[in-house]
Amino acid sequence: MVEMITQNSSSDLEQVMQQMAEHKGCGTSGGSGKASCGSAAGQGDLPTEIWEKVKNHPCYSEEAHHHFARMHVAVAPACNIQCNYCNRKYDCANESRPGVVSEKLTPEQAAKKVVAVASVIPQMTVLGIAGPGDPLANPAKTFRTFELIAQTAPDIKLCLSTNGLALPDLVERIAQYNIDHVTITINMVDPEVGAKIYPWIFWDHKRYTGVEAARILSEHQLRGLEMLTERGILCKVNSVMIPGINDKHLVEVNKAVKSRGAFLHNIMPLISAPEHGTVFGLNGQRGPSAQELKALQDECQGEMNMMRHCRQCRADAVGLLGEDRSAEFTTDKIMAMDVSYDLEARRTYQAAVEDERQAKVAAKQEELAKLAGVNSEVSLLVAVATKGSGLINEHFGHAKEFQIYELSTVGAKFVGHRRVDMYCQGGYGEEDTLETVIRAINDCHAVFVAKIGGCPKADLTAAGIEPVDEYAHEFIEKSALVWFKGYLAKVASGEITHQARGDAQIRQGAIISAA
Ligand code: CLF
Ligand code: SF4
Repeated sequence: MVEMITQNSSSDLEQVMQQMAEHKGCGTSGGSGKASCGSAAGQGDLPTEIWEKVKNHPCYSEEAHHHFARMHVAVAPACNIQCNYCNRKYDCANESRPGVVSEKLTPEQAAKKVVAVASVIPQMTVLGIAGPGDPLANPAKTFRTFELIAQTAPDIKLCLSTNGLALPDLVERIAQYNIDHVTITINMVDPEVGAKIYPWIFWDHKRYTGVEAARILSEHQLRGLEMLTERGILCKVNSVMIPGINDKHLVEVNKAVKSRGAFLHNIMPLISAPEHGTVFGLNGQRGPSAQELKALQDECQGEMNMMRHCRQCRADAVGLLGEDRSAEFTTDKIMAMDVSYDLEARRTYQAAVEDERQAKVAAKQEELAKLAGVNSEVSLLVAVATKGSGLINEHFGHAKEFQIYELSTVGAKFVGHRRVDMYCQGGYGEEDTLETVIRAINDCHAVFVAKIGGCPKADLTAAGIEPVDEYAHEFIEKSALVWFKGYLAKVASGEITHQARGDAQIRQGAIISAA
């Protein structure tokens, strides 16, 4: 049987909603002064009810995403709208990077896959349905999948992502199936803006176009959001930043969704490579630069929690957000696997992960205390090569992404990531690739790695990015703060002059499986 949701009493619910409304975001600029959503130090000022929902959800807590994994099952092929940044040959681009194709599953195959992944990756805590079309345009398959998973893997959080058109009609079922996390992609609250993003929607057996289509979509999205938050379901809003179309407007979207109780806002860059065959890709619509994206996220930070660690992952993604282990769990492989669901082993493993996480937080706090009293306006970005667990544990040449931290006397704040092609191919460094890596982290003053060869070290230094390998396998934030303290000391002594860096590029290509 499906575990039915236990509705909070109305007074409990009101209290939780009040606490959510009062939680003012986590930024250091204009926010509450915390470093990241859910607080890098743990629960922070989050109400316990909400902390329990986010503490091991890798998308709803930046801090959790270093330690806990999610998986998607691609059970929902159909879609009921058209977005100009989507080519329906590929996965839904609202919750995935354009240009990737996922292996579609039946609900029964999906349930088996979840058990298989949960056995191999015990830190996998969340199951999401995010495509390859819109989950709520495929309600029978979507809810059947959730039902089966609730039966076989009761400790796994259920998560859903939708364009929101069908949401008002299905909120009751979402609550009934105990789906605690819902993402709605909201790119506009003005239908005139929406008409430039959505050529049509299909609603109530009829196709609508232009401003009318965008108006209906927007009404459904906002009403659906209100209905979900009224029921205490945690909502994240995804928005695709499309320069010249909705970039300025997203500040208004941010206010609109905050006022309706959204917990988190995830502004993602438009990916519009011509080879993806989307309207925007073919008409030359560009995506934002790294600095443009960060500036908009910073502008919205004072209003509510901003997600900056989204990897725009595929509809069959498996693993930590920065990795893709989907190729290990193809249907053929899963059907051949003999798996059992060991709840106790999963709990034990997750408790060990929690200990490691607490050790990391304590190390960071200790280092931060040493910065207290240091007066400096200097703030800069650094890049980090990591395989997860909050450690500097990746070789420069093997990094498929770099995590970006902003350092200041307030602390080390995660502000994003930059996906890159691996520099080291078959044992040799690729000079062309190195140039693209440098462009991707060009706004950073230093790059922290577990190991790095002589050639890339020299090229990075020449480009003004300091390669730092002395903190191999140590905690990221603590190490970055130690290095930053040394940097400030050199600036103070006149040994170096602090200079701002330039902009950086966001990689346009699709995520390639890490197989
Ligand atoms: Fe999946 Fe989305 Fe749930 Fe996360 S993803 S349905 S909330 S479990 Fe996460 Fe992936 Fe970004 Fe989505 S990194 S694309 S935000
Ligand atoms: Fe594509 Fe998703 Fe938009 Fe549907 S909602 S058109 S699948 S991006």
